[in-house]
Amino acid sequence: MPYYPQTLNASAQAALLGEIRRIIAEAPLYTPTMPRSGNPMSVHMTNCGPLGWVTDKERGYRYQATHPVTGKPWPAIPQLLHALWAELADYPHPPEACLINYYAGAAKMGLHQDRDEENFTAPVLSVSLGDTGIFRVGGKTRKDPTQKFELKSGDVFVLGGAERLSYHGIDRILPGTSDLLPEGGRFNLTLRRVTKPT
Ligand code: MD3
Ligand code: FE
Repeated sequence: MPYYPQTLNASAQAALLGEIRRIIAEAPLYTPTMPRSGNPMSVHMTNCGPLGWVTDKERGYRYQATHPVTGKPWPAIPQLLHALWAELADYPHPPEACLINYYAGAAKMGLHQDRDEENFTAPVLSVSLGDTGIFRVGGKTRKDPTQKFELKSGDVFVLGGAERLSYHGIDRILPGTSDLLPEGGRFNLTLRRVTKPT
C-alpha cells in the first residue's frame, strides 16, 4: 500500500489549506445526494480541475466540467498538487479532477470502489488535512478482509495498479486531533485522471 506519512510539513499544509479556502470561495462545498434514493451524503464536496466528480438523485455518479449549484467551471488545480502528482503518481499525464471532501463531526464514507473514471491505469492520489480519519481498505470484492489506517494531516496515499479498484471508506473522524482547521473536521483531496490520454 503506497502510503507516504507526513509528506506535507506544517507550512505546506497551511499553504494547501489556503488554496482550498480560495477554491471553496469560488466553488462552494455542497451536499451531494445518492443516486435513486436522493439521500444526502454526510460528506460535503467540491472540486477543482477541468472535471469534477458529482452525484445527485436524478443523474447519479459522474464527472462534469461545472459546479452543480453555481453552474460555473471548476477552479484550476493548484500548482502544489500538480507537483505532488508529478513526484508520486508515476503516471505521465496530468490529473484532470481533484475531488475535495470535507468531513465535519460525524461524517463518514461507506465502503466503495472508485470506478466512475474511464481510465483505471492511472492511480488515485489522496492528501489528508485536519483531523485524523480512520481509513479502511480491502480488496477487489466487498467481502475481502480490510486493513485500517489512520490518515493524519499531511499524509499522502497513492492507490494504483492492482489496488486501484480496492474497496475503501472512512469509518469516522477523530475530533480534536489536529490544530490545522480552526473549525475542526477533515479535508481529503483526491487527484484523479478521468479520461484516457489521446
Ligand atoms: C483506495 N475518499 O473520495 S481517500 C473518495 O478520505 C474517497 O475522503 C476517502 O474514497 C477520503 O472516493 C479516501 C484514499 C483513497 C482514495 C482513492 C482510492 C483510497 C483509495 C482508490 C482506490 C483504492
Ligand atoms: Fe473512494
